[in-house]
Amino acid sequence: MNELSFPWENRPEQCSEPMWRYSANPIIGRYHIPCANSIFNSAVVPFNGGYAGVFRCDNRSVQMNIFAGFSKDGINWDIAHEPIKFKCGNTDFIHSDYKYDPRVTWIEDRYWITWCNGYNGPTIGIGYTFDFKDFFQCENAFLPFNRNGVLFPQKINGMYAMLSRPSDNGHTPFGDIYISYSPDMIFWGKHRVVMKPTPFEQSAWQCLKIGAGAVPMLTDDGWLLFYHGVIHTCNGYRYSLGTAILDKDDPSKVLYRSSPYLLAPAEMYEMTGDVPNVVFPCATLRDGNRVTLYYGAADTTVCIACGYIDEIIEWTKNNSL
Ligand code: BMA
Repeated sequence: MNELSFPWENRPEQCSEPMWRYSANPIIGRYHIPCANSIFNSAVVPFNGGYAGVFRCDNRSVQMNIFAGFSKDGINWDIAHEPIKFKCGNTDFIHSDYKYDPRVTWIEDRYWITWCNGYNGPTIGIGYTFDFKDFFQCENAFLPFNRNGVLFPQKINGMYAMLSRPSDNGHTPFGDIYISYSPDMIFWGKHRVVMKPTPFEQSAWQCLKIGAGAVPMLTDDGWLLFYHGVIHTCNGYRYSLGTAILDKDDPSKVLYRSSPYLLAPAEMYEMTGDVPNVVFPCATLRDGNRVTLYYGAADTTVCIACGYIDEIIEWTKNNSL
């Protein structure tokens, strides 16, 4: 990849944190395409010498849907003005009442997309594309209600693997991260608990519910996972993000998990918006030791933050629960 095209900013001089925000955040504003009320919680991948992404845009009827986009530099995005129209993938056509919070990952020969799919309530929708032009929808992974379905970027012990967060039909006041396996992207099973919220006294930012964020990244120490954690404050839910390192061969084993948050709502664009006080990680790009994290801010815009993978891993180990 061309060095110049990686979306990145060096650590600011005064900063000693393991991750720092891009100075020109948000990189995608709420009105970036004509129909949009808000664009946030979106996923990007390297594609064709640049980048492609699947973006959550809520329109001005506040209908939630997902849209394809392309970028040369990961910062300036050209997002389609119409939502993705899926063709049949590995099953009959599945109706969606809505689609939101997409994640994207390359596995073997294609880009797989997961999202929260409205099918008699929220559950996990799955689709794939080869080119971000034609998209194919597959079986839903789980029964409703479920959110935050995040695929691993490679099979584990011969099976596709996915993290998810069983939930309810509303603004779920609970939530654990599970892992499930599939031989064929149709049938999912072998469900195991990975992580639960923490006791309030121990790490309060993640004491109500947690959910997988970006596609896990394989490192020498295991799978590095950026996830979100929620606390219920007197003003409502507050979404922050932290890191965990999962065992390479059995990711239901949590090796380390950050007690402090890595990033919490602190900038104006994270503290104000349609849903105040939300940072919601959905994707990373990696260039050697550099990682750029894409996150939704206040359910309104898309932002990025940068860091060095080895430092984030050390920080996670040194600040583990
Ligand atoms: C969750 C989802 C996310 C959103 C979050 C905070 O239930 O709707 O898309 O970012 O709430 O509002």
